[in-house]
Amino acid sequence: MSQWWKEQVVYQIYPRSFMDTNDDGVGDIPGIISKLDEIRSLGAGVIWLSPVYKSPDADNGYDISDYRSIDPKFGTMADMEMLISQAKARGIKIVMDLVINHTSDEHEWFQKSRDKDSPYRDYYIWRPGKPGGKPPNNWTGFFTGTVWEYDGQSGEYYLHLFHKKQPDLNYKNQKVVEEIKEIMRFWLDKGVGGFRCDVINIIYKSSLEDGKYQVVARGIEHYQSQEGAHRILKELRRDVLAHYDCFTVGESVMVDLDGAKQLSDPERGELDMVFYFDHLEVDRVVARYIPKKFRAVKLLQVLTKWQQGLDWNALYLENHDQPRIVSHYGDDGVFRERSAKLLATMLFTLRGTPFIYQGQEIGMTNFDFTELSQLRDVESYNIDKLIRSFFVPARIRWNWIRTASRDNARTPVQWSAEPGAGFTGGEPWLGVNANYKDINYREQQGRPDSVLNYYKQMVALRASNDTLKYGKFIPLYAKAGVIAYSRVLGEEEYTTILNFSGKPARAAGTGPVVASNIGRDSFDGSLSPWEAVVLGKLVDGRGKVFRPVPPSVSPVP
Ligand code: ISL
Ligand code: CA
Repeated sequence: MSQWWKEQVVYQIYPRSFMDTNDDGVGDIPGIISKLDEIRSLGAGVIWLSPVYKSPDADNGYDISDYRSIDPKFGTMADMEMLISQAKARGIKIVMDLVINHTSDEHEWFQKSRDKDSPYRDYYIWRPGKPGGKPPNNWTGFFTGTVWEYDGQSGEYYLHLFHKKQPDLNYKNQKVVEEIKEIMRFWLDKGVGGFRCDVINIIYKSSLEDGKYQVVARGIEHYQSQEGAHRILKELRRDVLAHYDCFTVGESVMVDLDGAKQLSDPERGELDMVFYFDHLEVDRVVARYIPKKFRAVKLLQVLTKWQQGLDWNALYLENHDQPRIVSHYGDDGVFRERSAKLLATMLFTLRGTPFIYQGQEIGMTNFDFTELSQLRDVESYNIDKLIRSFFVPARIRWNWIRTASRDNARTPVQWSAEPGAGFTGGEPWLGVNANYKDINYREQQGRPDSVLNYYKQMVALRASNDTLKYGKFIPLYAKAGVIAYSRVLGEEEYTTILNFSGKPARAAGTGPVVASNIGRDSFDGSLSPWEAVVLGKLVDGRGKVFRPVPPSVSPVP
């Protein structure tokens, strides 16, 4: 089947924060329909929709209580069908979020499984406790604390790697796999273009032995990328996905390069692409919360590893779990616009399918909350509790939460300078950033040098250029804040030079300017603060194309 998804740009929507049409403060499906023209004008051909299924919202929809119905706060199934067809009319496919590691505890399967004699008992992972009222093993979850919850009704514990309202399904039970196949067919038959598969590499628990000591996700060696998960992915592909023109991108937790290769190797027939986290953790110690210094040199190393290690990457800098990239790797102060464009330059000159998260295309920043009580995310509260138990002082705790909280990405999209940022006429479920008067879609639409218009240019540049889409990635140079790499296809070559710093720098590249975040039309080797430039074919004095080895771009002291 054709690999159309390699040609496309994906736009991720987190529905509750996207656009509210009935002023209840929660974004909805009619709101998405009302903005389809904006998404089309950006050049995206796919929308990945974070969950809109029925859910009690213990984890904002990632706890599903009915996979075949739409939660009333988002609209109706008719709205959903309308969205699929209205998107199709604009050449856009809708991709659903497939959250199948766990369901909500309010899902009827789980309700039935609380009865020991029910055929549904074995849909979940139930175990008796250890003597002395202790849970069945020592595992800890992603949201911290034990993964076991005691259920008085049947006198046993059930496993939940996330919130206690998100019980894990039992993938040793073939009936569960068959149920999932039916759910996938249900949505594919409605015309969706594929799935983003939530935490897909951890669905299969090989054993329930105690885990090695670590604070969060203790026990992960028993369920990360197990043979069972690979087998199930192959089966879902063979029995379901292969019969539709669709793609899958799987979120893969704590995966290394070899693991990601296995999950996305076309020969193996599992996933088409994987989301990994390495490139966003250059300035983090183990996962997201503990900061360390950002080094561009390290970023280039990580990019190189994945760009050269995988045949095809899922390229992303933001999603609903990550801080805003301009606040993270950029400068959300004086150089906000310029650094947001630099990050866009990087995103669209790497090899893979680019994903844009709502609001990224206007350079939205992290939230401006000043205390924990303004946050909604369950993870932030749990992390705060956990680090408090290690006696981390309040100021440092807040600093970590503030920079890494998932709510950074979840504040409402800033559409205009009107009250409620044009997102809602009511009280938003999560506070709007006060900077909406300066940073909003409408203002940027009308301004040629806006971040929004730069995104449009970069999407268009990639779309028209096979070298940027399919060329080989070659790292060229990294020093202090500057990195450079090129993309090569046949005789064609493009070089990207990025200055990740607020200081001027030099990099001796020559050649015609293909993209510039400061509106250059020629390049002489001097870089402004946060400057990004893409140069066309680099040609030497005799008209010969430089081979992409240093020093086609080299440091100038
Ligand atoms: O390990 C992590 C990142 O370094 C975790 O953030 C983990 O990958 C993440 O929490 C998994 O996310 C997905 O599944 C969760 C849900 O809360 C997230 O929103 C979703 O993206 C449980 O469904
Ligand atoms: Ca609404």
